[in-house]
Amino acid sequence: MIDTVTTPKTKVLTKTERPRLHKVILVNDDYTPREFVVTVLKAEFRMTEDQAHKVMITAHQRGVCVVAVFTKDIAETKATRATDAGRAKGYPLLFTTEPEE
Ligand code: TYC
Repeated sequence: MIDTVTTPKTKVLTKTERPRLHKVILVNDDYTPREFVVTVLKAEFRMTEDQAHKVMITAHQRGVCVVAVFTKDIAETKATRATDAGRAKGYPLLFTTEPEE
């Protein structure tokens, strides 16, 4: 009897796309003390004093500064927590998020 080959010779290769990352953005204001902004950046984003100071100064001078990128959920949670830390002290400190290009 003649054997018939029935095994397919093609393989499907699935490409998984990475989830889009979201930026957390620090927004400048005229009231929040610089040192408090640095404290929040260190606590919520695990930055060193040096890193936090550079980000704070950039937002102070340019209006905004990208703090870090995360998946959507984590970016939103961190932005909310950091904004709430300011609100708890009566400061208008604001962190927002936006998707990366
Ligand atoms: N502009 C504030 C001040 O002069 C300091 C500050 C910096 C506030 C960055 C918010 O995102 C900010 N006291």
